[in-house]
Amino acid sequence: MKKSTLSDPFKEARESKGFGEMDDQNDPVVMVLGHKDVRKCAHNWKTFQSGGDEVGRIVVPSEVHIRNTRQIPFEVDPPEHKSYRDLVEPWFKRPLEANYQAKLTQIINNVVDEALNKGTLEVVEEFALKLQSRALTLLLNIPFEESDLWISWGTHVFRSEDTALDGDKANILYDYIDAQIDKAIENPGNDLYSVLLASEINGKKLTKEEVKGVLILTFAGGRDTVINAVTNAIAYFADHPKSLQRLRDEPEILNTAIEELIRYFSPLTQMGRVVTENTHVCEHAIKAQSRISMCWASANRDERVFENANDVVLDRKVNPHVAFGFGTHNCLGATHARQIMKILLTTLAEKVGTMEIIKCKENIEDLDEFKRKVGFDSIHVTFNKL
Ligand code: EMZ
Repeated sequence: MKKSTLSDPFKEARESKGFGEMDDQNDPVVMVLGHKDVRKCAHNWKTFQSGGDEVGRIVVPSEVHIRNTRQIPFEVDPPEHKSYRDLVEPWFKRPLEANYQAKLTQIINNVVDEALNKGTLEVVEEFALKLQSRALTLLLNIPFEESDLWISWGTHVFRSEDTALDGDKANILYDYIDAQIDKAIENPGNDLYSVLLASEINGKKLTKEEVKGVLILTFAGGRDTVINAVTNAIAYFADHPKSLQRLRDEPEILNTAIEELIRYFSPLTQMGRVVTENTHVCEHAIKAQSRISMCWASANRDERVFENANDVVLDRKVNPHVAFGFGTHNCLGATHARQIMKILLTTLAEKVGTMEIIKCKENIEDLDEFKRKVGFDSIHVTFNKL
């Protein structure tokens, strides 16, 4: 098996019963596995709730013990959700602007040049984390230098090497955001903090806590997900030099190739919901106040929807993947993430001839019944110039 392969541990359960079960800190989760069921649950926000009193409970692993601030708009249900979403949406669509793309191209060019000059490097820390943090300065519209600090935090703001939930680490992020909010109050600029602080919903200014909620989501939600997507892309093209050549020969497939890689990688395995009433999923009874999750990674390998679901088909025509979620809460950062992938693939095709994986350590998520490889803890790769 190639090093870049991400297999589908959910197949058996998905095809035989449609769901799986895992224990998460003594708060069980029924994992919905089929594409159609996942979309149905994501659509039904009344029964499968994102808001509710227990902030952080929809995340798997649950963040109730390490977070009190509600992430916005992610942990708010309709109808309130819409006002928040409408407010932040235009800002998160800025990656479509030429000026933004030019700056992002420069950031990615530099990271790729650094790799080519170095020759061999560890891609998670020295490539993907750097790229993600530097790109985040554009999304927040703050000085580039700030990324040095974020890079020093490592790949996940809530997880550390020996624990899936690290409260001390999370506090570093919360304190940092609090301080940045205070700075923006004193000295407003054109950054996301200042823009949010100046915004109103229904004639009322956003509170500091609300601004913090948007910022925590921006920092946490787009961190390991982007890092996994970037790292997996490097591993994939290292293993498949012909695919990189194909991007050079047929640049018109770029957009479909990106969607296909994102489907295949599914950087976010699942997202939970709290059930508001006794109900059924896949003919399985679910009690009110318990949790389900929509397993995007499993839905994206559903053979009823994707032919040869375990293959990367770079020009796959119909690709209704749910890697960015589905429905009300579909990923706010998707525009930024897609631009990162687009510019990354273009730059690799332009500058890199071949890449060789020297050694790697897989990042395996332990979901009880299922063990899912979501990427790498570390991966050493040699980059060769074109
Ligand atoms: C949450 C989540 C959002 C969560 C798109 O996903 O990402 C996770 O990595 C965070 O831990 O808090 O932001």
